[in-house]
Amino acid sequence: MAKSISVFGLGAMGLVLAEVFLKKGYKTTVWNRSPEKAKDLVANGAHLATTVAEGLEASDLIVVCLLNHEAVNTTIKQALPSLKGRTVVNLTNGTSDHAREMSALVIAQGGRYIHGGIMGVPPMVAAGVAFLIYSGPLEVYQSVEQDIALLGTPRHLDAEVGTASLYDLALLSGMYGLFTGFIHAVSLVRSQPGKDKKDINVSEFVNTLLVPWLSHMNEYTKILADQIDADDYSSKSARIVMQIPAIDNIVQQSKANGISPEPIAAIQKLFILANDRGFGNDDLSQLVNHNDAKEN
Ligand code: FVH
Repeated sequence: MAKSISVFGLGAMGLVLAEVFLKKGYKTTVWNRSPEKAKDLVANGAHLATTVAEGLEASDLIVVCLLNHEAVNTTIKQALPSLKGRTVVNLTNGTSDHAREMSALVIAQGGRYIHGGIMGVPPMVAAGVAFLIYSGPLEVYQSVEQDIALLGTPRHLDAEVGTASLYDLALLSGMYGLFTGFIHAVSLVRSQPGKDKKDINVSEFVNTLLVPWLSHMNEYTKILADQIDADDYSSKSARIVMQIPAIDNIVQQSKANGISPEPIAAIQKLFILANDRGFGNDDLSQLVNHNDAKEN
């Protein structure tokens, strides 16, 4: 296990990451573009690096958690030679190509690189209940596994360094899909003509109807996944042709009540495309075969 660590980025997430290592007794060096954010950490024993080079050279293990790829790129490029011999664990959200680009940059300087995705918000990381996904060479991952396990349950997905970003974005897409449905459902309920919005109890709707319903549908996604794995989309009870008019009704009701139909219109296109291609009798799992960027 590393005894010292450098944490780059002291935003909402980076602050918690640094706190975790500090509390576990690591000699913790922190760097942030706005150094004043390090005040409390420094009061608790962290060292504030005033330059990127100083931050990199302070530890063999470097954890990076900045806003985006561009921020990481401009930061790291301030001190490329200081990457030599360091293992960089980049937890910044980005695409697979971003991870590959950063990995190549670090390796070219004689460093080692792992990319990770944090599946949790800062309080979850602080409480040790988040999970994190990683990709990159297995031996590099294993050399830091005990250290990064302090941030949450780790899972190494693949040696290909871009994999964790792809899975991170896929999981976030699932989450944003849920939020999209939530916003649209609540908007519909609040759009009832003749009712004052403040008389609609959103919490009651969510707690007694939406959450129980979505909990069942959440389980149903496991059945859909089995259908996709088996390449067998046949359905007796939830055919695409049955769902198309129901979705059209959601679009019509949204328009009639002054609510944007766009969230539902996106998936409506896929249903129509799959039906037009002759798969109307299949379950909606069939839509994965029609989600190509060319047509949509
Ligand atoms: N917070 C969350 O719930 C999610 C959980 C899952 C993982 N994400 C990703 O983690 C990355 C950091 O997120 P964050 O919540 O810490 O973000 P902020 O609080 O906005 O802090 C951003 C940090 O990035 C620094 N920064 C921004 N631009 C630059 C730049 N051009 N050069 C150098 N540093 C930059 C910023 O510095 P400062 O504004 O304090 O000076 C913060 O340290 C992110 O990828 C999430 O998607 C979080």
